[in-house]
Amino acid sequence: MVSVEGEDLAKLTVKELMISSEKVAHVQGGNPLDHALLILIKSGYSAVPVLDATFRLKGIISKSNILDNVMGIERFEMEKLNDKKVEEVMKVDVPYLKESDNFLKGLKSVIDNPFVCVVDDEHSFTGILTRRTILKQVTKNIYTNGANSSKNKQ
Ligand code: 4BW
Repeated sequence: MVSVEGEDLAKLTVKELMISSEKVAHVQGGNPLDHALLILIKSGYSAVPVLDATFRLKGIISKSNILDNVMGIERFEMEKLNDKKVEEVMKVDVPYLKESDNFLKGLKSVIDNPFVCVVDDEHSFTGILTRRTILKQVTKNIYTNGANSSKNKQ
């Protein structure tokens, strides 16, 4: 059984699990859409955080956001990539975590989101918690618990 209560998972905080900001691809709200699309394609990610010049979290931009916004009636209007800015099309109402939040809060947050941004008290971006990291941690815990319960039976 996976136990968040009794085992090490309960003691983990978001800080211990997150990918720190310097390793996270991001764009700025004032960037044109073509720059954001370049970052998304080059990094291989489908969505990345949007920050302002002082590193505050502003939203998330995704490839599908961008494509939706350049789609005309009969064709993709690629000229819009240069005309529109990231802040005009990004998703703004995005969930976030604090570094001090516990594992369970992190786990719940990635049920409906592939990643969730982590911010400090000034809403400055400090990193992301990804679904992959959470699933890896749960898997590790299942194996550790399994090994421990086999030992206890011997
Ligand atoms: O470039 C990649 N390297 C690795 N190691 N895995 C990747 C890469 N691109 C995609 N993946 C895998 C990961 O398992 O595909 C999953 C979905 O990617 P996504 O959403 O749709 O681009 C990845 O799952 P994840 O690690 O749990 O990451 C969830 C989401 O978090 C990604 C992406 O939107 C964001 N993300 C992850 N690492 C990031 C990042 N955004 C910016 N910078 C990073 N370093």
